[in-house]
Amino acid sequence: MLQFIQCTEQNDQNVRDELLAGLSAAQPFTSPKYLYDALGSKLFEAICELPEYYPTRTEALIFRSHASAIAQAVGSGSTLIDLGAGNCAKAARLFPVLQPVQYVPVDISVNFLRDALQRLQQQFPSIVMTGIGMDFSHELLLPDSVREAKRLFFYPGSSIGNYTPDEALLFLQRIRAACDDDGGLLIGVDLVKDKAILDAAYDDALGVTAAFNLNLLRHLNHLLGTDFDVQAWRHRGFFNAQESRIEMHLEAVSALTVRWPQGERHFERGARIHTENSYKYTQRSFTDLLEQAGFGRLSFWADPQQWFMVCHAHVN
Ligand code: AVI
Repeated sequence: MLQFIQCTEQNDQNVRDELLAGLSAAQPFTSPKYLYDALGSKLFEAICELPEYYPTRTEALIFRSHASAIAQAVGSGSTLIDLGAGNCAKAARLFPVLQPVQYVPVDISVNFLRDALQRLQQQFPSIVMTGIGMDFSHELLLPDSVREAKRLFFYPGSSIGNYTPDEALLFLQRIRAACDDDGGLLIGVDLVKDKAILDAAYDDALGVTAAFNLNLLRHLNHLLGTDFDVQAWRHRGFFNAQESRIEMHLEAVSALTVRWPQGERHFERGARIHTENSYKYTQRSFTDLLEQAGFGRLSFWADPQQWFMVCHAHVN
């Protein structure tokens, strides 16, 4: 059985208000979700193929190397809820291991899920598939057609790192609240490591991450009617060890003014727009976060270099 449900609608005025408030702030910033227009999503796929960007392949290695232990911790027959599912490929690779009864990919627009889910349903006809369009960064109210029993939330790729620790706690609490006593979470988390490795992963030699970051300006021009000139900005991506996070910024190459229909902003040479954080955790710091959110009975699997970990948590 295959079903698609659009739960939340994007409101264009809210998007504009949120973005203009960020651009007008003393320290200008934008939410990382605006990095993902159609081209941004393609550039992110390219980032995942880069030799410097270790998270994707390291997480895949962990899932391959520890498949049976993960299957044992998680148990079969779950309602697998895939947050930010995109092309559904990561979860689909785990179907033979996790043997879910229902698969529920969630993404901002249900249209992103249609093709992938139709293909998957043919491949796995016995799994009930329910595609959901929802901005789960704000709320997590699942429709009745999502089974309540054995909900397993799947949040791979270290996307949790794109929230601040406070936001991450709220997000984990929301997941906890959407689980019954038999629910759980399977999550990928990027770990603190040598600064040189982290810096390279977010400022690669080919400049793909730079293009991903700069493409935000084209997206803003489309959403807001701003007149950002991509060539007048440069990418900055580096590890801030004190905050335990990668920071991505766009930096003005020379003094310039950006205009939009209702306003403008001047940027001095070297002024920055903060476009993304990617927090890096230790097993200890992430355990604390999970426990505060109401999870327990934790299992962790990492690669031999301890660069990345996959974690399963039961509700407490
Ligand atoms: C999606 N997210 C987990 C990526 C990360 O590593 O924080 C986004 C990214 N930004 C630059 N490179 C990748």
